[in-house]
Amino acid sequence: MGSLGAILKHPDDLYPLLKLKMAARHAEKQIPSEPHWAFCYSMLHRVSRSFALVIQQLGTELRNAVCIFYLILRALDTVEDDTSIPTEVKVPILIAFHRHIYDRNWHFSCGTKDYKVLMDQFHDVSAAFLELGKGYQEAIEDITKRMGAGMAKFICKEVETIDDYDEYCHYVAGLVGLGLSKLFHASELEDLASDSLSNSTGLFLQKTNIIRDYLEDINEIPKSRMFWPREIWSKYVNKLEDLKYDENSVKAVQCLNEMVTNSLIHVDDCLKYMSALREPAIFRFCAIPQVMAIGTLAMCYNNINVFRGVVKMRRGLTAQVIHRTKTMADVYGAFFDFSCMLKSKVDKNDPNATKTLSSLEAVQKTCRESGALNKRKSYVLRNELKYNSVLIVLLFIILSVIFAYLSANRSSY
Ligand code: D61
Ligand code: MG
Repeated sequence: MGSLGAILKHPDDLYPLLKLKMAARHAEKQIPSEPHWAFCYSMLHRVSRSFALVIQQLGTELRNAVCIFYLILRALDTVEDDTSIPTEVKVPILIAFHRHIYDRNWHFSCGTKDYKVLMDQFHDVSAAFLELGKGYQEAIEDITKRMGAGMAKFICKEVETIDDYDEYCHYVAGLVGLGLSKLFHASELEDLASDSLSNSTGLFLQKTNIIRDYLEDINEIPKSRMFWPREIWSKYVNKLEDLKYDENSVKAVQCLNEMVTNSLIHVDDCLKYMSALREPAIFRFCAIPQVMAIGTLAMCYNNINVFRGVVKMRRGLTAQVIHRTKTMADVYGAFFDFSCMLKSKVDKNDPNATKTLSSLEAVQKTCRESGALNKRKSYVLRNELKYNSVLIVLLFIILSVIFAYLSANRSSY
């Protein structure tokens, strides 16, 4: 549906979308002049739309450290994700990557499109990395070393048990949470959060991605990417790829619902992590991806389209989340609303309905007890409002047409 259609259907998206466009334009103007930093920030915007804007609103020193942290791990992930690289070439690079970031002459070409540009011009990322404060460098190298080793382990190991699933998500996302907590602490803007809470923020984001990207990953050429744990999907089908076939759609949705239910385990830790943050820009940087994740999970739950195409939050709603996530009250409100949305889709006959409902009630209880739910705008329950505002927009357009018509005729008399 064209953007005008989407605006008419969701008039509340208009202002946040305009603000988002202005923020993106402003971010472009903030690109530093030194060539290697200019490359890093332009690359950040090209390889990560979702994180680039939230990184941009951080204070300068921390922004530079987080930007480089992102690009180094994205380069490491590009090596991991490139299924055309033979294992005997890939594994040593993943394990030694934490040393390569200090070497401005190191170079390994792989990946496609913008990811390939990042790899081919990685020397600019090393140059910028070497200009960061020692505290930031040590934190980034430590996480890069542990993530590389973890990725190498799972190159030859399948995600079988739920413990494997949590371990893999720890290596590729939990460690990002630990690293960010170290960078926030090194900037002396936040106390150092616990590893377990930091880890949960990464697991919640990564598990949401793994659920949403099922079809894209299973259809990856030349080799499928499989992260759903056998311990869960083997209860529904004989092979992971069988979930995408029509004849298995009932079992597929039941399996999907169990994966979503498993992700809800981390919500309480994520809310605790965010409620402990003090610096507003750091808070927004952490909270916006979390609200996006619970919104995406609410969309994926009980939704067969996960096995038919990519289920994505519409741009207008993304803009609203970015625009409206400023305080912990906004986060409690969002998690409460999207939990309601998810709850309204739970079918009593679903094998995991009881577990799903009890997890959701626990989330809603935490949000209610925050006392922040009363004075606020909600993300759902606004149909009647929506129609009134659509009517208002329509009325406005008709009036302006009549007015234009009348003023045109008057001048002709
Ligand atoms: C607060 C704020 C942001 C957080 C956080 C806490 C905790 C964890 C994360 C961000 C990481 C969330 C990862 C979720 C998206 N998944 C991926 O990008 C997968 O790659 C993982 C390995 C590379 C991680 C790169 C990364 C991502 C976000 C960052 C960051 C580094 C550094 C700073 C801030 C945010 C996924 O990649 C998909 C793709 O290739 O596009 C995969 O390969 O599984
Ligand atoms: Mg990867």
